[in-house]
Amino acid sequence: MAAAATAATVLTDAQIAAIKADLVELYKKTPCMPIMVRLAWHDAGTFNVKDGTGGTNASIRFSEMAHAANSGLNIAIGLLEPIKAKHPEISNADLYQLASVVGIEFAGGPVIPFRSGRKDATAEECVEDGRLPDATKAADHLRDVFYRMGMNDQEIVALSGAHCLGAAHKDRSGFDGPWTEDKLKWGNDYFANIIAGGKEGLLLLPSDKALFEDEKMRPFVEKYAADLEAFNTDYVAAHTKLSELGFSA
Ligand code: TBV
Repeated sequence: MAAAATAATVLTDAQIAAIKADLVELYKKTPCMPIMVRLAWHDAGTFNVKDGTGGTNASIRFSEMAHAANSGLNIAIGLLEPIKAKHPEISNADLYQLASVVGIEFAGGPVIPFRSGRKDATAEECVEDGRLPDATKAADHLRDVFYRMGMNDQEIVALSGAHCLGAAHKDRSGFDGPWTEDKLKWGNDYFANIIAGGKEGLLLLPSDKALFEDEKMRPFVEKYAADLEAFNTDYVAAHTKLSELGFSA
């Protein structure tokens, strides 16, 4: 077993089931599923497909946490600490991704496959600020960021549907409010909100609007607004890819 020193921990199905049960208990007490989805995305979304840097490795718990895009995500890591302490066998990187997929399922969304074995980065492996998207910018910026990860236009639109969960917070991003009527329930109503050009009491960021204004992205917005099954199918594929950026088991 010469490789053991560097090998990542692959968990058994029983170990994953036990951690999943504790995440479900957390969500019943504290419905923090949305911030877990954001945590997992911001850990993975730093990936650069050209040089393999960044990606799903829990580097977000070090200097990256101070990047403006990650404001508030220390709350998510704090909420996961008791689970990490009880189950030290899971890597932080795996725990962030598992918390996200269990959160989506708990909110009534699709079941997203989960593979364990991500390795935790050291503090030295953090990436520079600026790799995550800026909510005030339009489609070209979204493309720059997502193409760098190896994602395409369809995957950008599908992943943006995760805004059916949660809200923006004035003290974190400066924006305020939820994107949909029930921020704790999974659905495709985020896309209806975009098509409507915004609705009373609901948030629509410049980057959300950009999806509908872009010729190539608009057809996916229309498709997902009309067809929840199609959204879920494409979402699962794109999220699985996102959750494994930089991870090869
Ligand atoms: C929160 C940013 C999942 N996303 C969120 C906030 C902002 C953005 C609010 C943070 C806060 O104040 O608490 C400002 N929205 C953007 C940006 C763009 C945008 C930067 C585009 C350029 N988001 C997302 C993906 C995923 C999410 C790929 C998951 C797969 N984000 C997400 C959730 C929440 C935010 C679930 O990015 C709610 C968190 C594709 C909470 O409730 O705490 C949209 C995209 O459009 C860029």
